[in-house]
Amino acid sequence: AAAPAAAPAEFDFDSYMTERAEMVNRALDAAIPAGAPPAALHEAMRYTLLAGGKRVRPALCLAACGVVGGREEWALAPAAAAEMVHTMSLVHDDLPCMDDDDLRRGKPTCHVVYGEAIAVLTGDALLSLAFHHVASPGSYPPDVDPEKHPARVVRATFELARCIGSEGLVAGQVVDLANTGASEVVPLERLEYIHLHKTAALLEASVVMGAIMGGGTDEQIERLRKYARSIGLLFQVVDDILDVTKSSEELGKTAGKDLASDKATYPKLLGLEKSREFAEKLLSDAKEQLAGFDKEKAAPLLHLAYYIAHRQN
Ligand code: GRG
Repeated sequence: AAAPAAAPAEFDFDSYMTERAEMVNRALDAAIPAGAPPAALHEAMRYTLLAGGKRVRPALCLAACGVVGGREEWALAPAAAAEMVHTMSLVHDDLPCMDDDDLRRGKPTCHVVYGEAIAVLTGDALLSLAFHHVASPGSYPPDVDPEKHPARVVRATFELARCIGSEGLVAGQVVDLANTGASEVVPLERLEYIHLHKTAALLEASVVMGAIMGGGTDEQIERLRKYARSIGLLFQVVDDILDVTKSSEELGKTAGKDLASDKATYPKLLGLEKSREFAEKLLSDAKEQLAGFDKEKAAPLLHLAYYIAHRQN
């Protein structure tokens, strides 16, 4: 299949992402007390949270707030919270009892630097901080409507909890772990279940929280939810495709890595061609959900979808 349709040119996506990342990094930096006791815990939290990362989830949250007509500062607290949850999921995923990874975002993983116990607790503390941050009135600018604000915060909190819990992100991880090393071929429905839960669910929470904080209507929120689920799945399909294309490019180093490993992927189940077609369909589904919104306000979400479809790593 042809490469996914190119993004329209008139939007400076790189500057958009850089500015959002800076804004979120400042909020994250301010949210964790530097030097507060217990020092090792707060140091480990800052080490993992401020170690880089593309900040895609916060950008989605801010962009969703903007597309429904909100000021993005209204969604900065949920945007930061989404990154805290994402980071804690990576810290736990990297532990020896799960993926056992030594490197994350180009740096030694939390448990390598601080030990396993502190890494588990760093994840726990980041998860708590995420909810603390969303619910705390101090996380919001003073111009947020004091009448509507509490209802929006409660609704956003509900979405975050629902999307990441035992029927969301955690469920995806559990089903994924159960597959590891299994001799049977993983059916396509199960692969989709894993990706919709492990990856799409937090993208969904990020987008939906942004739309709620921005004052979106129920109909707008549901459209954006569908957008998020499409790009969430797209994220993984593209990841799987990159796994294959990269491993054949890096012949000799990691040749056939994906096809040889026991990990289920879209190219393995569908073939490369059909996987690319599926990615194309998910991108067009996501774009369709944006059709009813103001074009200029929808530009960041549109370009985030293109970015996820076209990224090279
Ligand atoms: C959420 C309560 C709770 C527990 C966590 C360990 C676990 C349960 C889940 C693991 C989930 C996991 C590792 C999902 C993969 C998500 C993913 C697509 C990561 C890569 O995201 P990028 O590319 O990474 O946005 P950066 O580093 O740029 O942020």
